[in-house]
Amino acid sequence: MVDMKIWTGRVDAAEGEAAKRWHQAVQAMPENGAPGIAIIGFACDEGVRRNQGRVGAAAGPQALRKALANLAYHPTLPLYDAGDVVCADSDLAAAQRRLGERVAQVIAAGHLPLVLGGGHETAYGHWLGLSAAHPDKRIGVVNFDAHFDLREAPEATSGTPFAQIAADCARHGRVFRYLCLGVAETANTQALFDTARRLGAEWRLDTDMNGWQLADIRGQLAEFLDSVDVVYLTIDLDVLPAAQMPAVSAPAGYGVDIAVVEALAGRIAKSGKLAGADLVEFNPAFDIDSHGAKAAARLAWSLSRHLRR
Ligand SMILES: [Mn+2]
Repeated sequence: MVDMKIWTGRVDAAEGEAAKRWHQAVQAMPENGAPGIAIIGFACDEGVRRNQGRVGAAAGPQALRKALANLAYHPTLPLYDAGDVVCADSDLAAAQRRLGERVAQVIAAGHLPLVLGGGHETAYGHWLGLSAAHPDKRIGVVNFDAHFDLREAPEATSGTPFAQIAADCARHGRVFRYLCLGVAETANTQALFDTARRLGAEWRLDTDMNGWQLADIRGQLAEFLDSVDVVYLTIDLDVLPAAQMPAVSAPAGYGVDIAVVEALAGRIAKSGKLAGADLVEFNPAFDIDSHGAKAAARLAWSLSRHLRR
């Protein structure tokens, strides 16, 4: 059962049907609904804890729903809430498997999964669902992130998901296509750049992700999109400047402006190739007057506006 109580907010009844907000548009995931956007929460910060980060992202999904609830509703695909997958114990692998199953379910029902993390360990669970749903497709991973998250570690963390995806691809004879946008040299050791090179990853540094470089970035993104069948879009909110996104484990001293992230994510949503999207690492414990919640909700809202089926 999906708990819909969080979806409340202002009601502008005097202004009629067109005055709706998200809380009036989002429905509990139905058995048989028209193709839409299915919100799945991944209430988990076990990956962040293992990665020696600041925990609290498990509270992200509910905080983000709350921030989305009062945003003005403009026509989108139908919006569904498919509930949360919870990592209640420290069994991260089991929680990631459950997330993968939920993602595969909503895709089988004809919907697009929009996953609200959780730490970036969300990505490996999301990938399990996407790869099961698209066994014969070339899946490109576009990650907006200050970090490669390609760590080699004895156990899975929020810093390992794309190394796990690469290993999964190698095991199953799939091509690993990974574009990481917003990488900070200050936050990734040379060893991680070496790993990225070895795995054939593509990236752009945060310093190459400014508004005046947008034409160039769009060209690189278009080439990447052309080279794959479907795209998994993952937005680590720590890609944003700390002033725009204080509510993460690792706020960015430089960061990529939200206007650039939104423009590029919109391109991906409009490409017709988007198979699933997530926003991760939102940690309401470190928010300042809901600034981070508003920025994160804005990105989720804008993705929904650009999606066409
Ligand atoms: Mn990350």
